[in-house]
Amino acid sequence: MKTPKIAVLTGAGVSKASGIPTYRDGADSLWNNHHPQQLATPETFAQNPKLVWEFYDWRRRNMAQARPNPAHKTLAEMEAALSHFTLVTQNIDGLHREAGSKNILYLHGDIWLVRCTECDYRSEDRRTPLPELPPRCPRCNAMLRPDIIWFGEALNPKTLYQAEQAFKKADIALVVGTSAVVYPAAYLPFFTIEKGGRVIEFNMERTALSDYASEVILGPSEETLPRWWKQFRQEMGLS
Ligand code: BV8
Ligand code: ZN
Repeated sequence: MKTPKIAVLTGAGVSKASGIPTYRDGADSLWNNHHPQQLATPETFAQNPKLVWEFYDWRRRNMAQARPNPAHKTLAEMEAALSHFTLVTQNIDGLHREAGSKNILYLHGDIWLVRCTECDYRSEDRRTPLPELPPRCPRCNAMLRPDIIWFGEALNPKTLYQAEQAFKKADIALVVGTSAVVYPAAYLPFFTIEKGGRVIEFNMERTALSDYASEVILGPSEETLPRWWKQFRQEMGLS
């Protein structure tokens, strides 16, 4: 039987069970009384690069301790089992890769990648903590920055195009662990709705997307997603 085309959008909720704080989940989303939204901007980085790097160095140390949970592992299994499957993530923690997902569209970048603010130097740097903040470019000695997309910065056009195509073609879109308030990521499921596809949301509570979703499955995605996949696989007669 031809399996449906599936596109998935994940957010911080999928990594919560791995011990990574989300952005908008009450007190544990704050960092030293700064809200991530204030720190994740080019303006704050220009004014106070050391503070912004202290924030990211703290998150890198937190993420270095984190391991994929059953939600990440289920998504890696789905990719291996389905012929048309695209994983799009807003997360920068690298846990989808660690869980075995191969083709991942990183909408907002990857916290383990750094790039130079002056020259075209880029590299993966997994050292935690970093030896000096802000870290310096080994080529031109200018400041390095995390290779991620801050608020007010444009997403990589090619990545965004590929993500939009996946949702435009999807028969089913799974939206997992996101408050669905940050654009343009939050718009992706609407491409599936426009083409008459189904949107299934996995979250602890209703979100800005819920009223438009075909189905809202409330509960922790580390439990609800594996359960959904088990039932879906049986319905599709997959192994
Ligand atoms: C851009 C990397 C333009 C950095 C991130 C006014 C209206 C509309 C839009 C805007 C506006 N003002 C500004 C904008 C644009 C802005 C935006 O959308 N702002 C929002 C806040 C209103 N967007 C941008 O700036 C984007 N760029 O628009 O550029 C442009 C165009 C051309 C040229 C120049 C400029 C860039 C946005 C990317 C920002 N970077 N991350 C970093 O991480 O430090 S965003 C960051 O927050 C994440 O990446 C993610 O995308 C986003 C949302 O977080 P979530 O993943 O949803 O997490 P959250 O905590 O919010 O929610 C967690 C959810 O999980 C909750 O629902 C919770 O219930 C649930 N949950 C918890 N536990 C579980 C669970 N669910 C299941 N199981 C569990 N166990
Ligand atoms: Zn440089």
